[in-house]
Amino acid sequence: MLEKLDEIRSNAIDELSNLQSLNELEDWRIRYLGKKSTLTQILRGLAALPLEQRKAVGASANEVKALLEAALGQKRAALKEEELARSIERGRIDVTLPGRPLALGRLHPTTQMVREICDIFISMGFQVIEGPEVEWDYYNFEALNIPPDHPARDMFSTFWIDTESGERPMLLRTHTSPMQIRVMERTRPPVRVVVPGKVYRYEATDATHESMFYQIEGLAVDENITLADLKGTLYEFAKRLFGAERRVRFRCDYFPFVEPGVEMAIDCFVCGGSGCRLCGNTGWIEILGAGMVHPDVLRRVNYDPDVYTGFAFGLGVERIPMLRYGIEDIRLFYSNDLRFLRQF
Ligand code: FA5
Repeated sequence: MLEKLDEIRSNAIDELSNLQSLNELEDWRIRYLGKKSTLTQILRGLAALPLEQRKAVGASANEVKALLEAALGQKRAALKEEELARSIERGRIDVTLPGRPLALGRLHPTTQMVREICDIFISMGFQVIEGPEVEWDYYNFEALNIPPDHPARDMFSTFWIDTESGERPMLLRTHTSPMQIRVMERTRPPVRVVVPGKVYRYEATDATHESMFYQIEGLAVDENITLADLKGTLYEFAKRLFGAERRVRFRCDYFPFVEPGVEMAIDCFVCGGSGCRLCGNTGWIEILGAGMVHPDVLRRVNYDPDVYTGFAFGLGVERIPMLRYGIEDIRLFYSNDLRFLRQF
């Protein structure tokens, strides 16, 4: 029996030194110290042994048990430590490494421009509002003095929307001017609003024309508003947006919903007015159409033109960053090329 105990001890200690994991250690514990282990059997059978043998075997069995338990404790602590060291190594963070850059989003150049322009008008007392892109023919054309057979419809090639026959014609708005009518229909003067938004034209695209682009409409109606107010407001706007050194020019233009109608141009950024490819050798770049609100338009929204007058303007948004940054093709704005968009 004593030999058996010796054998158990030396086998157990041998095996213990080869164990690599806590799971293996648990198997070892069950094998040598568990309820069904030989050692436990021996200890349980002590009572049945003759007294002489019982003393010697009992002492030796308890000694082996104590030894194995101590070895088990040490091995468990060592394995735990190794495992901890391994997990620290696996999850090690090198705090000296530079951080990974976070991909930051940014605003689209058109959005940035819309906000910059609106901020200028807000500071002059204008309110920003928005309106529908799907519009009735009435607001886009008729209420703006452009009846169905009017030649000015050719200025605005239109995307029409199929409607049931007999229903009012519907379209994608070709400019933001329909919002002049919508605003005046629901408010009384004084009116001072700017309306940014998308507009659509059914035309072949080229370097300066898109079929979807942004406009910002402006409208001011009150008593005693004159063409001088229009010029003063737009001069101030141009000075703030382009700098005091830019020259501004007004010339006659025609839009059925204003009288008189004007276009505003600034002297060319690139050639300073002497003529180049950008300005088509004219020295001037047109940035917006404007004019005094036509009395018929005022009448249509029940404003008395003998009491109230107003001015309106509409500018193409993309043209401005094109001028400012020398962008040669408007189609770059909406072709989702990140190499282009990331520059702004
Ligand atoms: C209008 O759309 C008028 N509603 C402007 C207006 C408002 C006049 C209020 C009077 C009173 P026009 O078609 O010229 O006008 O367009 C205005 C601006 O939009 C142009 O100066 C130009 O900058 C821009 N634009 C016009 N067509 C395109 C296009 N296809 N692509 C990009 N920008 C365009």
